[in-house]
Amino acid sequence: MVHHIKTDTQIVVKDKVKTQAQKPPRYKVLLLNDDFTPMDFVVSVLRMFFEKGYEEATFIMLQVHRKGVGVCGVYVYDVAEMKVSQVNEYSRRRGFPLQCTMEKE
Ligand code: TYC
Repeated sequence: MVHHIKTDTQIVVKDKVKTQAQKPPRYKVLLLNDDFTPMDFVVSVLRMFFEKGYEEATFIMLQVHRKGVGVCGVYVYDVAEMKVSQVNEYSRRRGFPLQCTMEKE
């Protein structure tokens, strides 16, 4: 399915009409806090699925833990959707309620 069908924009530059291609929208992939998922599991998810190093993964995990939500990365729709389903399936199979979701940037 195509999620963004945008017509290219026509702009006038120095009396000439130019076509400006439209950038696809981007989506923030978010992790939500819960009381049951272990901190080290969340850190490992951030490292495996979002290519974070140990320190950045720990920082994001603590931010989610304190604030309730945090951004793992920003992607085009199909990549964001794939990450969300992979993380949720991975967590469910290991018995943790960790919730991954996405929202338009
Ligand atoms: N709040 C969890 C705990 O205290 C840790 C946690 C952090 C869970 C981030 C989910 O997205 C999350 N064990």
